[in-house]
Amino acid sequence: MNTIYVINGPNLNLLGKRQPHIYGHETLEDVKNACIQVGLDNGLDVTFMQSNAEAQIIDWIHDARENATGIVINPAAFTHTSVAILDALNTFDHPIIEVHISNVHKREPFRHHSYVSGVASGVIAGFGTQGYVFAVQRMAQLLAAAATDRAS
Ligand code: DHK
Repeated sequence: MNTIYVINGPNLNLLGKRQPHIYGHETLEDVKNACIQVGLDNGLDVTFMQSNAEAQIIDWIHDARENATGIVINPAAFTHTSVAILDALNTFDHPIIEVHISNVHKREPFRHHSYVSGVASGVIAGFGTQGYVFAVQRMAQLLAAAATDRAS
């Protein structure tokens, strides 16, 4: 089974408690369980992680180079600031999908730019926590298509 990493950035540990009018009432544990289940339904083993530390996220991306065939990432605030996370993602040779719970384009101008989007296969924003489910489903399709390409 393909393993994918679902990586979450700062403050997402407070999901469900933090500004629920923006980020909703589901907790990160709820999102983790949904990702694992939709992964299993689609033949993917989901490793789900969250950190408030940029260095830890970079280390997980490096780890994914050896141990994962896809990354779903919500870098949270680091989306808008981190060249270091972009550089790490640029070392990863498999699909990357960027997720935002909120519609960042409807919010403050500093949230309109993402360092990550330029390296992502796709970007999902504004669908609430359901965006993670869409991302895992899409990742399964991308990995299946890549396997078919390799076989032909
Ligand atoms: C989450 C955050 O914490 C913000 O810093 C981003 C993102 C948006 C989200 O919508 O998931 O700007």
